[in-house]
Formats: sequence, C-alpha cells, structure tokens
Amino acid sequence: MTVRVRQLIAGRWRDGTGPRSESRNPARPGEVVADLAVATEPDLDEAVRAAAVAAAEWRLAAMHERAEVLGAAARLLDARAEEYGSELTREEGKTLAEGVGEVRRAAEIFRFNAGEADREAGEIYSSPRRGESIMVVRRPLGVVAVITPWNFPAAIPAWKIAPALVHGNAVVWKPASLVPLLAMRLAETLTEAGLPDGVLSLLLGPGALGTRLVEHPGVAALSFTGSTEVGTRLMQTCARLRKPVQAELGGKNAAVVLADADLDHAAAEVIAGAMRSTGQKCTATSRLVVDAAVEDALLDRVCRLAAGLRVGDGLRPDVDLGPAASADARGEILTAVEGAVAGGAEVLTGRTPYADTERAEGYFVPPTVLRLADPRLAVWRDEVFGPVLSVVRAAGRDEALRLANDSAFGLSGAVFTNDLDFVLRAMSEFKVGVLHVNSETAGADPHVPFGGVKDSGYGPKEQGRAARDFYTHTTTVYLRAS
Ligand code: UN1
Repeated sequence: MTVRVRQLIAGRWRDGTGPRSESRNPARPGEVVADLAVATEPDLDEAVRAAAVAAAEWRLAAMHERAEVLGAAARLLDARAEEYGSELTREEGKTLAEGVGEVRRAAEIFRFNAGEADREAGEIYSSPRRGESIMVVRRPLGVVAVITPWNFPAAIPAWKIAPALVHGNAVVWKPASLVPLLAMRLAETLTEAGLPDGVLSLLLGPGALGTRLVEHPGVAALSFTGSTEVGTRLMQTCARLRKPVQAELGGKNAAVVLADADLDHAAAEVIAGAMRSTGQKCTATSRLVVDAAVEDALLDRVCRLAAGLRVGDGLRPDVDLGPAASADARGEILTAVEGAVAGGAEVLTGRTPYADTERAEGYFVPPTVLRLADPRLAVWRDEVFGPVLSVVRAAGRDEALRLANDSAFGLSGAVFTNDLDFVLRAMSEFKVGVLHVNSETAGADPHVPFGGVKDSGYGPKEQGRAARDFYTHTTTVYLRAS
C-alpha cells in the first residue's frame, strides 16, 4: 500500500537527489503511506529557473486559458474525491468524511478561482487633466513560493496555488513533510488538467529547503501558512530581501456564550469548532468564555458532547475524531494538558491517554475540556494544536469581550447570542479577522477574505478577491492620445 512519491521539477516527475523519507499513517504508525527521495538545493535551483522561463509565457496566456486549466483540475478533483480523500485520511489522520470533504473543497476553490477570468481585472479613473484617463492594471509577480502546512494538505495549497496561477504567476511549492502523497496528488491533478511544464514545481523536503526557496533570487514573493515561529523567521527573510509576503499563522480562537444563547446549539457548535479535525486547525475553538449565569448548563452540554465523540482510525465510518498527525503533535498536546493541570486547571473531561492497544499505538488524544480559574495559564495563551478546549467564566458582557480579546492572536472568534447590541459591539471591538455570530469559529469560503489580525497573520488576506491583492501588483497607467 506504500505509494512511491516523486517530485515535480521543471515539468518532469522524478526523484529528488536527497536521502529517502516517508510518511506514515498516524492511526497505525507501522504503516508507511508514501516513500520518496527528498529534494535538495540543486533540485530547487532547477525548479526556480524553469519556473522563471515558464512564467514569462504563462502570464501572456489569456486569463480564460489559465482559468480553463483550473476548471479542468476542479472536475478531476471532484471525480477523485473519494480516492484522494481516503489517501488524505491515511496520511494526515482526519476522518474519511473530513478527508473527502477537503478534496471537494479544493475543487470548489479551483472553480472559484477559474471564475476570476470573468470578473473585473482592473480599474479606470477619470483624470484631472483634459484628454487623459487613468487605468490601474494588474500584473503577476513572477515566480511565487508557496509553503503549506500538514493540517489541510489539499485545501490550503489549493487556495494559494489557484489564485497564484490564475493571475499569471508560476509557483514553486514546498508542502509540509508529513503529507507528500496528497501534495503529489494535487500537483498531478494540475498537470493532467493541462498546466504547462514548469509553471508549477513541487519540492518535497525538510523545512530548511523552504528557507532556501524563499531566499532564492528567482523567487518574487512568499505565501506561507504554518506556525508563528517559522512564519516570523520567513517574514524576516522576506523583509531583508524586500519580497512581499503573506503569512497565515497561529490562532487561539475564543467563543463567547452569553446568557440568552440557545445552549444546545452553542454547545454543538463549540464542540464542532474545538474538536473536528482533532482540533488541528488554526481556526479551531480553543477558548470558551461563558456567562456565569449559564456556565453549569452550558458546560454540562459541552462535556457530554465531548465525551460522546468516538475516537479512532478515521477510515472507519463510525469514528468522529482521528488521531493527532504525528507523535510530536500528540506529545505537544499531552504536555500542554499536563502543564495546565499542574497550573491548577480542572479537568472536566478527557486528559487520560487511551489504554487500548489500537489507540495507544496510534497518535490518539482524548477530547479534553479544562476549566480555568486563572486565565494567565499557558493553555489560555499558547496555541495547542489539538482537541483541547479551555473554559473561563465571565461576569457579564464587558468581561466576556475583554476575555475574548485577551490573546496575542486574532484569527477567528464566535459569539453566541441574539442580542443585537452585543453583536454590533463584537463586530467593531472583537479583534479578529473572521467573526462568527452563532456558528463555530472554524471554516472558510473560497469567495471571501480569510486571515487574522495581531499575531495571527501578516500581509494581504487570503482567498476571495483579497488573494488578487497579493498575487498581483498594480501598474497605474496615465493614458493620453499625443
Ligand atoms: C478552516 O477552518 O476550515 O491552518 C480552515 C488552518 C487554517 C485554515 C482553516 N489556515 O487551520
């Protein structure tokens, strides 16, 4: 069942010139999912050079021609959603429904971006001077580096690569080392859809390769999603080299539940936001702020739902939650929970690692809800990339909003209430890039901007028309007949 994965370099599928590497199934770590030879700096250099040549031609293609490739890729992904979805589950761990859903979502993202060809492509202004008009046209950046995380092996690459391509750029893509198989599937889909040679290269290798990619003089810009630590380092590199950068970093997203909320609905949404994809989303709900008046009633529901989640191999149809993606990921989650308990957090459900053979061998972690008396604990501040929800009580609305904003991050937030006044206040004062009213913190649609404020993001937002702002630059043309 092991798939031999290859690199896509300068239009050719081939092995990297580095040492061998593999990905394993996090539900059954004895099972090797993919094996490959990693890319090295000479491979990277070849990819970037080819991309520069390909970009010069690709940008001249009519936008509708570029869009046609994305449309064809969307159709292929839809047709293969079950197949690639189950590979995604084997390689990353999320449930089959989540894996298949993510492949379909990638198709939807390609379709939206194909539609860019039919939308306005610039602006015309009147001029203060007689006989002149002013146009603002958009041009591609050239070769862009795309660096993506393991938690959405299909959707995040799609929402970076699709707009980059449709706006006329070439892409050199370095995905996370944990998910080479899905990366190859996405790249194969694009080449089969008719993408010309060299316009997309796929480089599979260690993190250091990503740094070299960003530093390469042939690379014009970087779109990155991943940890705050790596992202900050790459942002500094980009600043030094004066390259535009778009970085989507961590989150520590809060849901606020006020006393008037529909508690059954709020609990279901909070648990979905906290636990789906095993909590391994930067948009996951990791903090819950609950009005003291409904604390017991809400937590009773939240804990019942968390404890009822069925945790196991995501390929099994009766499972709600797959494993953490790696041994390291699992270790970090368990360490964060133990640290919180040592600091005085009260365990409402979860914490205890599974003892049965299957789940002790796989990287499984129990859905965990912690009640904190003290919001200064690390578990309240630092991102825990796993199914862990920390709860604090608020005495009324002002304190609820203050606690929700008590974070260095500002990606996403949710408020559960029908109080229009509070909703309007949250719209202006809850410091997040994505705000949900009466729905979970996670999720993103292809046609609207996605990204955070504060430490959660840097540079133009992703997706929707916002992506165009990053993947193109404007040239202002003063147009006059002589
Ligand atoms: C979602 O909530 O569906 O890495 C998308 C992440 C985010 C994407 C979340 N960049 O989790």
